[in-house]
Amino acid sequence: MTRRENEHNDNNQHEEVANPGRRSFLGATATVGALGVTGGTGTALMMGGSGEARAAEGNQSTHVPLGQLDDYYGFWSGGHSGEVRVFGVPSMREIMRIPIFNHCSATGWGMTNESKRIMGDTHRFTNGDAHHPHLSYTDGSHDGRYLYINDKANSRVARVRLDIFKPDAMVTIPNIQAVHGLRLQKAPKTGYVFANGEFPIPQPNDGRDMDSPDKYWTLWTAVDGESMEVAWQVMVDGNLDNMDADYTGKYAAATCYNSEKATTLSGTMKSERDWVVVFNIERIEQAVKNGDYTTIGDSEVPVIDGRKGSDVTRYVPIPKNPHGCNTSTDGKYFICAGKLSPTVSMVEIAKLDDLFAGNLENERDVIAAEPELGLGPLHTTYDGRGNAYTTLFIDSQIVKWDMEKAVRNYNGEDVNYIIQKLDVHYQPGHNHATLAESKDADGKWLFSLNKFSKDRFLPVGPLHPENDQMIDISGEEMKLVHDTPTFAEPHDTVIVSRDMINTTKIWKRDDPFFAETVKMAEEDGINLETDNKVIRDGNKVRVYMTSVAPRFGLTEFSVKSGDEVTVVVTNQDTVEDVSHGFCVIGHGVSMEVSPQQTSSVTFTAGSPGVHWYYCNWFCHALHMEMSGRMMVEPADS
Ligand code: RUQ
Ligand code: CUA
Ligand code: CA
Repeated sequence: MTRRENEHNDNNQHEEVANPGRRSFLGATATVGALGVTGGTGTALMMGGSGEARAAEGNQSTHVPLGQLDDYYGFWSGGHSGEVRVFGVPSMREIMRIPIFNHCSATGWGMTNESKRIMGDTHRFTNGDAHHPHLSYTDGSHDGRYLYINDKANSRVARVRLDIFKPDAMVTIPNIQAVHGLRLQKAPKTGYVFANGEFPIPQPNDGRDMDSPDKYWTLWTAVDGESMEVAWQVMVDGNLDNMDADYTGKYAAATCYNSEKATTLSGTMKSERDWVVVFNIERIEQAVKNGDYTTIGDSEVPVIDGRKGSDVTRYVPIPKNPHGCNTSTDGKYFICAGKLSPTVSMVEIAKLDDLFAGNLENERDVIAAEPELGLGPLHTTYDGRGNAYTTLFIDSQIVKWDMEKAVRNYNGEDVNYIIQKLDVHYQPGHNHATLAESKDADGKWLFSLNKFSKDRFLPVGPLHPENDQMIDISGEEMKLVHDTPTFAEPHDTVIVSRDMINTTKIWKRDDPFFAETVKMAEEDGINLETDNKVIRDGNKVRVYMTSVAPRFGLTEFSVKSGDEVTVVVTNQDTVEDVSHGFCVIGHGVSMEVSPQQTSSVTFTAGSPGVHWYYCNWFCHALHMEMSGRMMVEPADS
């Protein structure tokens, strides 16, 4: 059998509608056969480390033949564009964008009532800075339920449902400014979503202590990944940059580049060593239980004191302005990149019990090795075969190195741990290998997320795209195989097997995503499946209509100038991919209404006259004709 089995087959549309989301992927997982020999990578090759399956070692093709599906989902953060992008790997076709912290003209994210409810009060922000996307876990493997991501710009954490590829929760973290590092508890499951508060501030930040940076503090936050409520916070010394959690659920570690607590650039570089702070999650939970906490300002979140000398943290000195912190997929090390030091520091997780028990002479005794790799190490990823790959921002290289040899070298043995250095183009930040944030790392593909592209693409003016380069790591040698320009600014990515994700192709009518809108309709006595009605309630008007390609249930409705109009559209189509839209000319509103979805948007009716509305998602041969008139009458005087 071949990948062709998984093609979308129009003749099977009825079957797919009856069984949304499952058929293709069941096909895929069953197809563990003679793949790979055709020159492509196949399902058999991504099952996590079975040696025999690697037919094309070191010689993988990025080519995915027409009509066939990719092996992996890649979730790319969108940096200060505020979104997430979904790529197919290895083809690097951009499949979808998921607006999260930004507003989206196409889907209406940030405009619709459904999205505003999720964004809460922060929907007034139209920007976000989405750095670190991470997928939920069960026992150290991705379980395909959720993606979590931080917004550095407005200190938020959001969750995306991976059945519908839409956010379903967003929370603003109190008492901090800028969530930077974000990671998840990997075991037994997620669990907590950990968020690093980057910039220290006065606590509470109400105008006090502004001129006394020594009284600024920041906090490490745990969000409950299920309820999306803030569970607790830990006050730390210095600041917090990146972090990761271990594979047991017991520890997490975060780098600090500003142990100096400086407010100037040169100030942050004064010390030769900053630190990685290690958090003992059990002890933190115990402190919360014991009531051993305070609260800050208006927030009711328990704040545990985790500053130096506390029971719940340890501060391990490492050089210098460290940045990335990535847990090796064998669960042994937190690997922290030195940035201003050519080294990475390997924190041995097995020694952390002793560190917290006070059995070590020196905090530095948990350092298993500190290999010298090159200039500007930022982030590290893994192939599941004992090798680590670290980006060197200043050298514009990826260095492949052997972790155990680095440890032996550190212990005095004369052994070379550097395997290869590969030039990338240019200035890499994060890197990420397939499945490398889970114990299932399969060592197939590596991405170098380069901050500069310079001369690699057709010039487009002063603003350049980034360049995400794809590297074949299935063999002994890293081989650069593909350049992908990306718009501002994928910081990070997570790449998982396609069979880990189960999507819904058609909305379920009882989906919580629009449940509030359904409730509102019920209160108005509306049957959303059939009714096309206008309900007036003072100067608030609710317009309910259905949509079936190629027409809206209402091709005309009347309101008064200045009315607060809520339009609710329910898409009655049950055919996959027949999404409608609703857009009113000159009113700044637009939204997506996919099959069986209810979407709503609220706006103020403009000046008296005819205002056309139309469907803006191409749905039918008569899509252009799918329109109607909003008749705006003069306001009562
Ligand atoms: S950071 S380039 Cu925001 Cu992940 Cu390191
Ligand atoms: Cu409905 Cu286009
Ligand atoms: Ca520093």
